[in-house]
Amino acid sequence: MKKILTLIVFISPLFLYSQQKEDITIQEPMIRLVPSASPNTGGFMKISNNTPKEIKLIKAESDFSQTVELHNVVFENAKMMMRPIESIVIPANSTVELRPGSLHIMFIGLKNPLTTSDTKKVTLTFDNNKNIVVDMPVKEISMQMKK
Ligand SMILES: [Cu+2]
Repeated sequence: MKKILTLIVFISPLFLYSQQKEDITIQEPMIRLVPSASPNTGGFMKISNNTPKEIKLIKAESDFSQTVELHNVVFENAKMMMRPIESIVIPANSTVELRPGSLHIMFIGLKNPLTTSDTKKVTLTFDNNKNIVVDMPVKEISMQMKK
């Protein structure tokens, strides 16, 4: 028992230190539950850049849809339209929220119907050559576009 305690005391400061040093952290990842007839869905999360330099999200990949794109929503001809974008910029020491009616990850061509017991692995690639694999649970998300 004494050995175990010593080990814990030794490891925990290192663990905390490494947690704080993460360049990019992801919070509240989720994929919108859609009716089984719907071929596409959106994914949302908060992405924090904990570095003093701008970082760009340049790619998202998954194997549960045919294609994955980064999207924004623009107001055009009095309509809300989704548009593919090259990247999502996360400014230095900032958090960007991907949310309904705004920036999001678009999963196009779902291979199987989604259920709320699913969690999908999504790989994010950033322009600093970092890859992060995010476990994204499928959730019911209201269509309401909050500001
Ligand atoms: Cu979209």
